[in-house]
Amino acid sequence: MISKNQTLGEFIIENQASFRYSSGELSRLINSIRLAAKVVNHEVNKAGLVDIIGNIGETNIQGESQQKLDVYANDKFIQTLINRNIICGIASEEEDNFIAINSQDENHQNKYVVLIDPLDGSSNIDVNVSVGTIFSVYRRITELGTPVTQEDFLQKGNQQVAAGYVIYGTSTMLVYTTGDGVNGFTLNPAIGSYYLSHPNMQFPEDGQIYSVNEGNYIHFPQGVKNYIKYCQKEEGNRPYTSRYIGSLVSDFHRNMIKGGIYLYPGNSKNPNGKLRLLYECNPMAFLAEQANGKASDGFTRILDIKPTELHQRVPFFCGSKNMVEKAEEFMKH
Ligand code: AHM
Ligand code: MG
Repeated sequence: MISKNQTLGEFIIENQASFRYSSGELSRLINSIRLAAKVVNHEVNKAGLVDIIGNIGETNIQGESQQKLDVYANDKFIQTLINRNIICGIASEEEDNFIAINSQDENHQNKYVVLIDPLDGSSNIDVNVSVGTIFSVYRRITELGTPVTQEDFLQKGNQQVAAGYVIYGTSTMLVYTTGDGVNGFTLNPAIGSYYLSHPNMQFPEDGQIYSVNEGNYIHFPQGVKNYIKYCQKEEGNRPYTSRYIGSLVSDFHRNMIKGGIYLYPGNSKNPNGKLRLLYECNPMAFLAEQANGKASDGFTRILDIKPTELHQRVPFFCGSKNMVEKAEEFMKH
């Protein structure tokens, strides 16, 4: 039962039984992410004060050196998940390799691995623009009680058990799915609790917003160029509006609420584009599909791509179903 003044804690407890492999482990995992997100949120909110209380690389009053926020967020999420002994492995956009956690211990029965982009769009922090954390959860496929291997992380996105993001915006929100729709929770900073503010989020089937870095236009594949021209054409409900923050979580979040498409295509310089399949595209694709949207690389469903490496990049077309399908049509010709 969804009621609007429910806190995230209450929601997790109430919905635990409906998780596919319910054992309380996934609930504890989401709980840890919610906690780490609060700590990171606090730090992100202070970013504008950095010149006043000390520069990055300088030593602060306590004698600790100040970290860049993306490194800080990375450490916080990893520490929280390791300390609470909930998962058996973690891979992060900020780390070259995955981290195996206590999995040499044969008594260690934790079954989930987490993949995380701790602070996506972090170059926006300097200019006070929203950034986000993106996470994705899988069940390990290797045997319990043995060290996790790369195989556990290189699973297709359609195997995700949970995925979500935190948006550090005008409000801080945690939006996630466990495969049963998408719900959004807004942090009340005065109390430190997240409240269910956006139950059952859905992409409108159609939209009028396109989000793409048009500065790269000259390097885009012809299909994308033609689609952009289509978006700009005066016909029916077009021209569409162009909105690009350059912060995937924020662009996605707006498009999910208002209806729109986000594109980061391949280009002649980087044929696979910029975004990472495991840390960015898979979790966003899972959320999109759970919210009645669609995500593809222009030709194939993102969630069906078999990853071959941890930091693999992939072209990304994601948003309102009809818009993504239209863009795919243009890619075919
Ligand atoms: P990051 O992981 O280095 O932060 O890069 C990912 C970000 C996305 O949030 C955003 O949509 C995209 O990069 C913007 O890239 P560009 O500046 O090339 O348009
Ligand atoms: Mg990123």
